[in-house]
Amino acid sequence: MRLFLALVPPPALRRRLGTLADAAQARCGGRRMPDDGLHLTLAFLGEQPIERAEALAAWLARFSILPGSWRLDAWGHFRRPGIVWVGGAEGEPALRDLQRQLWDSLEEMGITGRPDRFAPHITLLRKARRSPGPELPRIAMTWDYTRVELIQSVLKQQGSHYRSLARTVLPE
Ligand code: 3AM
Repeated sequence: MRLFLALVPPPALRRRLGTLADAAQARCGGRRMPDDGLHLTLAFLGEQPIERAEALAAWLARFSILPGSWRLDAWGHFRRPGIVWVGGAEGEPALRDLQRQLWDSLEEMGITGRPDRFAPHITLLRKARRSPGPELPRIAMTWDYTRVELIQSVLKQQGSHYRSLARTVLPE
C-alpha cells in the first residue's frame, strides 16, 4: 500500500483553498486537486506491506499531536513536476518539529526515506504549464491543525485517490 502521513484541512478551509485552486488553474493550466484531496504531506512512506499499514494505523491512533497554527500567505511552484502550491513565507518551526517527531518514530519502526529538507506546501495543481503570477489572489489564511492522518494513495488514471486509514486522537 502506498502511504503517507499528512494534515488534512478542515472543510471550510478546503473550500477556500479550492477557490484558490480554480484561480490558479485559470492562469497556470494543469490538473486541479479535488477539494477533498487537499493535504499537507508530513511524511511520504512509499509502498508498505499491509501488516506494516496496520501497525502504523494502530501506532498513530494511540497519540495526539501538539496543535498548531500555520499561516498560509504565499504561492509557490515546483517547476519540473509543474506543481503549484500554497504555503507560508515564514518558516514554520512547529510544523518542522512535528515532521521531525514523526520521522523519529517512523525510523524507530524501520521506515526509511526521511527527506533531507522539508518544504511544507499544499499542492493545488499538478502538471501546470505556467508559474503562479502576481495577478493571482493574495493569500491570508490561518490553518489551525489538530490531527495527523495516515492516508493511502491509490493511483488511478484520473489522478491519485486518497483514503484515510487512521488519525491521531484530538488533543485534550
Ligand atoms: O501532494 P504533495 O505534493 O504534498 O508528491 C506526493 C504527494 O505530496 C508525495 O507524497 C504525497 C502523496 O502522494 N510523493 C509521492 N511520491 C513521492 C516520493 N517518491 C513523494 N514524496 C517523496 N518521495
